[in-house]
Amino acid sequence: SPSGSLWPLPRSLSILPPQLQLAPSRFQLVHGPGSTAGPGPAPPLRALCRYYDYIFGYSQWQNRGQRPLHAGTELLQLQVIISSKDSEFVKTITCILSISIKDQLSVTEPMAVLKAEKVWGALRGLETFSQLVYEDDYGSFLINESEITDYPRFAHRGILLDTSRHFLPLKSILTNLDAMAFNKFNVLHWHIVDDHSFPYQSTTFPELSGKGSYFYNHVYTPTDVRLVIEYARLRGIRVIPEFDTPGHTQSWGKGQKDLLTPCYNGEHRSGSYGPVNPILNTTYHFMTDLFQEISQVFPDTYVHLGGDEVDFSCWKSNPDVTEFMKQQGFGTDYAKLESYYIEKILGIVSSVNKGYIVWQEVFDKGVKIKSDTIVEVWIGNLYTTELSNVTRAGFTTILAAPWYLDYISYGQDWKKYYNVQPLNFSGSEKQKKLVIGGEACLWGEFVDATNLTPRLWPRASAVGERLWSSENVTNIGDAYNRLVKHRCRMVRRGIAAEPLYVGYCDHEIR
Ligand code: CP6
Repeated sequence: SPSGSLWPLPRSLSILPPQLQLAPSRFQLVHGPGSTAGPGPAPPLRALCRYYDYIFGYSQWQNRGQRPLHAGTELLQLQVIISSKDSEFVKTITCILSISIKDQLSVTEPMAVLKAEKVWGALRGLETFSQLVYEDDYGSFLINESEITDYPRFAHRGILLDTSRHFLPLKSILTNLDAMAFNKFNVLHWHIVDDHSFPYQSTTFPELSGKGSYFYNHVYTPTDVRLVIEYARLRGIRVIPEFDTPGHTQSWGKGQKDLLTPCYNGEHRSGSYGPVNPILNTTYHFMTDLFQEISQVFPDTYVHLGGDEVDFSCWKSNPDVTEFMKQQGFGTDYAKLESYYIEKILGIVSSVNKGYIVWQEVFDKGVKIKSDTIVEVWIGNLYTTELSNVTRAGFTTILAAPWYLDYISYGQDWKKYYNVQPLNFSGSEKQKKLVIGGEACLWGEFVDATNLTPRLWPRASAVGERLWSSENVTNIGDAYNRLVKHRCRMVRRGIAAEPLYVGYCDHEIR
């Protein structure tokens, strides 16, 4: 197959027969003349070192590249040329990059050129270049003369990790970020806290993790968070934290008195607690201070505010809530109370200058949301109808429903994820443009550091190609052949990705 082990498949690709050799001792990854991102601690420079290792560092061969090279068949350089200075993350990473490997004036010194508008495109192009290099049976590194133009189909290509149901050590998160870069994902949706534990260490409210984490060292300190964000940035990945309220907040209650609604058994408090208490001013003062902090700790322009699966039974049991409902004229419609709460939270988050993503229930329940709110569609059945409804109302949307990777079954379920067509819903062209991408979700109920990587990879790779490559890249046989090799490459690079089916990897037998 001419596309070899490329994953995800580039937008346009021509791989020619002539082969060039790369000698590890001579080959250089360099900034080309005129590149705006010159030497310095910027992402491209470090990426050049990283990709040198990915290309050459995993060979078993001691004599690699020692075979005599024929004149005119050696590739000596990859020049990376970035045309526009871009020190900020952009919401939409639109970049056209072309990798052209052609003979320069001198036939003996051919050179590869990678042109990208932005740093982020150059990172993607380096990944592609590294995927084009292969080793022959004699241990020589080879690359075919090629012309590639590439850019993503969808701007938002995310992985959701849940660090509340189980604490994930930093190492697991960082390894996952490596794998995301290999698959051209660009968003880590960090579902950092939930009912079961609160590992985010807040400087404003240290008791939240002090009381709400599983254990005193099962926390993400400000330093840990900065490390994750920087490691991600160097790989062209944004980090969007989720602080899910008013439901999914049991662990918040341990370190923040009066935050949750006390539930009643008839006349008396039952001792258990429900969602965040929406009737107290203190709740909103707390949220203002917390989101003020979050807006400074996380540089991305978006935060995820959750808003899913709010259980009304505790609110219903509480006489003070009932009284408040009466005062506000909500009758017995608890969705109105939920809307009241969410609208206040959205106001707070807007006031700290962040955009927000919410789960679909917030839209479904008719909460007044600003027109630039992003609605994430997650409910499995009828997600196409939901996409129609959300986009008809003019909202930008992210699709997660078909990609719940915490669900496992016998066999090759990656094919099911691969076959999803995100835009197959009824709606106008304008509506389709509102789908900015998707997310593969790995909820943590049954996942910790022992099984995270193999559960996610290479199954999430199927989602990665669906979100990156052209709509017409659907040949499942070709995908299988490329993904088998891509998975072996991930294993070689230190990602414990599970096998697709029977067989072996070349690196096992060399
Ligand atoms: N946790 C949170 C979860 C889920 C959601 N939110 C979830 C619900 C149903 C399924 C999978 C995950 N575990 N906070 C829903 C977005 Cl099937």
